[in-house]
Amino acid sequence: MTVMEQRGAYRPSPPPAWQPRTDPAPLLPDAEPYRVLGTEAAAKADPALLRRLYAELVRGRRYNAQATALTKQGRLAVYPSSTGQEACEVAAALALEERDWLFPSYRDTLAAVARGLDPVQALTLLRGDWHTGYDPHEHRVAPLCTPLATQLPHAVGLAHAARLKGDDVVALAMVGDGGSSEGDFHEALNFAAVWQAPVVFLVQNNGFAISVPLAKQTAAPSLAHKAVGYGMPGRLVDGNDAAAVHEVLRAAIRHAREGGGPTLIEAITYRVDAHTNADDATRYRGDAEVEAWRAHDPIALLEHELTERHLIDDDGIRHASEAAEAMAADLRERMNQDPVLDPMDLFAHVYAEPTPQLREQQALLAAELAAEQEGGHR
Ligand SMILES: Cc1ncc(C[n+]2csc(CCOP(=O)(O)OP(=O)(O)O)c2C)c(N)n1
Repeated sequence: MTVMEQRGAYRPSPPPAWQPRTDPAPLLPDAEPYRVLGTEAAAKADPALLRRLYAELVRGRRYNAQATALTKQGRLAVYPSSTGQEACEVAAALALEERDWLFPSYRDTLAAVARGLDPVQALTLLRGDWHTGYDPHEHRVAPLCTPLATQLPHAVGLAHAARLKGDDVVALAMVGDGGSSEGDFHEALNFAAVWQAPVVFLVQNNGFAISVPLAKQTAAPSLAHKAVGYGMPGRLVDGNDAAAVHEVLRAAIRHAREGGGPTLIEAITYRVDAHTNADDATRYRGDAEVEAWRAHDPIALLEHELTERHLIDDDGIRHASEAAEAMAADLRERMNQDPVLDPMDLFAHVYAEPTPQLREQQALLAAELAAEQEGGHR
């Protein structure tokens, strides 16, 4: 039959039936970020949890101030402060079970410390040392990740592997709003949704990626809306409301643990300090914006709730502040000691089998160090 004859025989017919593979409605985020503090939902929050969150928030803010001071004293190379974002940090750590894993970015030192990591070890990388500074397996905290969003596929891989092995483990991956534009973000969310991996993605939308505001980062209605395109639920939460962040994370972690697959949570918050000590935030944002966010401060919000409901008194507030001071004094003292480093360590863990070039460089450095030592003894 010729093409012309075929055309003549062709009878238009409707395509095979199509319908969405899942109902998108339940995946959509609510119109407003979820809040607990100052709402009726606060009455249902566990007082012991609120007090614990408060103590961690106060300690976290003091940690940020102390670490920033250490950069000025030359004891730390760089510090990305999370002041203003402490509720996300602390709630993330406390929402996980001990057996779960946290995959933090460079800004998430507080989450790592709230999970039990030694405050000094959490700063090892930022002090310019070559390694992570801690054993990730000890507290199930992956290395603080500087390349944007690379921690996300790592989290998915761990979570997926755990499920294949039958281990009851959920991974929580933290990322910034800027990180959501990376290819790794797309690949991680797509893979996690297709394989229903037990992983929760927490985007801290703190308004900026260094100097780039969210409006230049995405045209999506919200970052939480991106979840629908991957086929997972998207949730919006007030990132300065520690009780709300904890509740939303707990629900998503439970959902993942029960086999329900991943969730994308966008926490709306604000980076009150500059990007790092090396950044001048006055060049790209005004004081009025910062002041508006200071008025919605995570510590003040929770302290107000606790005092209004007589869940904490002046002694309790003083105790939290004294504990934070003691942590800061210890951090100061230990960070002021010169680290004992062996330059030869540079060659360890690079390759299982060092290359000839690396061996040559290793020998060269060893000789230089030996000569230097000899010179010193003379
Ligand atoms: C792959 C990659 N590209 C660029 C950078 C440089 N960089 C470091 S932080 C940053 C901004 C990230 O912003 P965001 O993800 O919103 O996180 P925030 O710093 O606000 O917590 C950029 C572009 C990097 N670290 N990694």
